[in-house]
Amino acid sequence: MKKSTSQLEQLTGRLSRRAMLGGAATAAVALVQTASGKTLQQGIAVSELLPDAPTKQIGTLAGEVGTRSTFEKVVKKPSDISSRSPLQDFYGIITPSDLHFERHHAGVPVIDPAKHELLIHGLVDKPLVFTVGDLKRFPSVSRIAFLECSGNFRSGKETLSPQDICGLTSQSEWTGVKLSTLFREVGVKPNASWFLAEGSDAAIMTRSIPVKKGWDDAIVAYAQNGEALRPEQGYPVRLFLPGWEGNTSVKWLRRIELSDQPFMTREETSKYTEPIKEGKYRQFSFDIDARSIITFPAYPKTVEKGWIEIRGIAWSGRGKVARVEVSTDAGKSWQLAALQKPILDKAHTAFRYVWHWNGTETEILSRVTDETGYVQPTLKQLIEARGNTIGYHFNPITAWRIKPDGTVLFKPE
Ligand SMILES: Nc1nc2c(c(=O)[nH]1)N[C@H]1C(S)=C(S)[C@@H](COP(=O)(O)O)O[C@H]1N2
Ligand SMILES: [Mo]
Repeated sequence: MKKSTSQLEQLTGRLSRRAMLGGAATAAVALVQTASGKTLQQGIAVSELLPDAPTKQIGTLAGEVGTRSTFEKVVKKPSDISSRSPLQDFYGIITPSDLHFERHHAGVPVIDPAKHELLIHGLVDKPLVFTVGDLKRFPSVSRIAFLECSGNFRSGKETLSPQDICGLTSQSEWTGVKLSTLFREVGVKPNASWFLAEGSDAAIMTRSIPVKKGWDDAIVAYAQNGEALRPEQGYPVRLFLPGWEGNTSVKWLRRIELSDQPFMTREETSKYTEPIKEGKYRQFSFDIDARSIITFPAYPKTVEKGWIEIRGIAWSGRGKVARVEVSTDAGKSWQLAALQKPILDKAHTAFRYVWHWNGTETEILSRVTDETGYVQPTLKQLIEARGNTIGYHFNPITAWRIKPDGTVLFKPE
């Protein structure tokens, strides 16, 4: 036994002495190796050997709501205006609701669903007010899709995690009524080409949306991952526009006004209009461009020489992920990563690539192509196309440097 200090090994020792004395454990004499190389006796569950063995006392009784294990320390990283999903700590593709990123322009309002109403008016045959109860009576739809803030990019130093770099994206199963169902109910006029979506928070957040998106796949959502929306996500109702920049998915939705032109609201003129090049700006850049990021190995985790399963997520606001390529030699060559089903439309999709690391310094990167043929650009390509203003809709390829000691660092370009 190399390290005699570990508690487990001491206990194993104690048990084998007992075995020699002819106790109940005498049958269990064969030795096995644990995955980490420790020698243990076969036929005895490790948990039995712990002084506070969970098998020795009745556990906590069933409760009204579940809780996360106290051993799990995953948290969002809040600033005043937003908090970020810990992408590096997730398994699979659904973001636990309490770890969904948050972005509020004036905090989270407290809204009594019994008092909340949604007004739909403007270029319609019959303006109507819907209570939350009314909305729930219509045929419902559910779909799994991501929601991403258009300002989802950080860079500038090596000690950034996936959460820091692009934690303003999360994925849920959203349930609600199709906006097209409500459009039919109020009789949207043929000349209506835009609608205003307005929230009932202190920001009175407003955005203009082309009516086409409303007919297409917009949802007035009242549920998320099987339960009512979280207050942070827009309780009791929000607009959800699959694949579009997060700010268009207006939370705490209280009003929709149909019009034949955009409303040019404060948010969309002052903020969500982005400088591109040579003094030009682009407006109504709704689609989220395809992006991927390796979430393991990634800072602050470290790695050991040998087999490593590279893991990450990829997504596109324009459709499905077609393929993800991974490079383990700083972008010289690229290999196809395996995509984990389900590969859904406008949804985070998990990828993996098994790699043998020989311990020399290298860089690992991922690059997604979506079903429209769009290929995730490098930061250099983005700056060439848009000018040197790192602003909204930045989705560059992310590189991680693996150092010989197993440290993993973000590589800012
Ligand atoms: N009413 C209202 N809706 C809003 C916002 C807001 O501040 N008020 N923020 C928007 C922005 S910028 C984003 S990115 C998303 C964030 O949604 P989430 O907090 O559910 O992640 O909501 C959008 N909808
Ligand atoms: Mo946002």
